[in-house]
Amino acid sequence: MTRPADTSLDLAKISDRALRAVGEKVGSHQRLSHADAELLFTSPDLLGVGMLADYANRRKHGDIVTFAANQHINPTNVCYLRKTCVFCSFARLPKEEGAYHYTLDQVFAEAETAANGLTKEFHIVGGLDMKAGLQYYSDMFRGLKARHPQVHIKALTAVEIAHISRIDKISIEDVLIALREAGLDTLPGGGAEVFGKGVRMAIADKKLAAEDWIDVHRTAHRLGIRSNCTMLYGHVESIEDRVEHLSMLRDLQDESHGFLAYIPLAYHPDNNELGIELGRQGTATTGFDDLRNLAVGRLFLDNFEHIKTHWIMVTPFLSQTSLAFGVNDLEGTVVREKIYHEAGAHTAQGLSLDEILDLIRSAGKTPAERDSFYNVLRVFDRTSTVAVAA
Ligand code: V47
Repeated sequence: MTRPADTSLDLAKISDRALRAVGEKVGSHQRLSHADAELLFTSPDLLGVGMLADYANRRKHGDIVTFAANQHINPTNVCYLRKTCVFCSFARLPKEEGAYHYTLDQVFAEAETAANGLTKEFHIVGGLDMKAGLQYYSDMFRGLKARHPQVHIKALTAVEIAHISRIDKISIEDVLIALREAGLDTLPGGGAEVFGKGVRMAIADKKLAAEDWIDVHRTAHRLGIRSNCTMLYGHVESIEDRVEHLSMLRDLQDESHGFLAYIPLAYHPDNNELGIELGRQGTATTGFDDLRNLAVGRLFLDNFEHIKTHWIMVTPFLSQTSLAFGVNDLEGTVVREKIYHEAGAHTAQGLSLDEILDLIRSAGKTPAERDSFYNVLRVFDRTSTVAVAA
């Protein structure tokens, strides 16, 4: 049974006066300014920030927390930006030890787990591999749809779309149209990192520029292809950089309404140049910052429906806690993940349905499985694994 959501907001519980003023805006549905967002990022009252985000979330979603049964596939780790994206532990040069490029048969073999009937989405991203162009991905998506017609394909970051456009010498729009014909359904949100020029130069020099990342998503949205967006936090960026980044996402959403979800990505410092340079091996982001990034996403991105926590990066326990900090969606069952595990994530490779249900239920929320467009497929009750509503 779902309970009616508690959507009251008691600002008297917030001790920080400046934060209370932001709370008044949240309570009266006013848009937050850049200065408000900076305050949310710096207020010592994390619980106050969380309370506001929880209120904003409950107003939209009650106590429902969604998840998707998805499977990550990373077809290639070969990437010509290997030397300049210094935060990445996944990429390899073509002849470097550990480099791989799946044949289509290898991709199809990995995707066979979806024959279980439970997987609803393939999440496919990889490196900027000169051998991974339009033909490779079109054949891959056609083959996957032929084998698993019911599975949604969320694939290729804006950076990969721009890479295909470059190597195949066709426009971004034509790449998107061709891939959609082959089976692409939505775009994931990666590759955004931090939009600010200074940060981009420091951590991802030569990667697609911020305006071009935005432009790929704008083009996709115009074509009716929905997408996600991310921000990679917890390295060299300032609070102002974070706010500028979120503001660019909010602006595009105002214009196109094409984003489905925002996912803050916690930087993992192991086995990459940036982590070594910062002396951060083994020292990931803090729980405080993880919760705060999710909560600020919920509050500042008032035109986004969904804020997703990626448990692979921040642990299932932190993700569970974030359900009281404005988050309404948990990254799904995943199956096998490479990008963060190369960078020091010690989390499991996947969670079972029962584990996900337990996490959500023991946070006092109601679990619901969703499809890739966030339509609820089934709502579970709070105590058993038997679905109670279709
Ligand atoms: O763009 C790379 C990040 C992203 C590291 O859309 C790292 O539903 C932390 O975008 N530490 C790719 N992060 C993954 C991604 C994503 C993940 C989950 C859900 C969705 C979605 C999208 O991974 C990259 C980059 O920002 N990344 N290296 C690292 N060392």
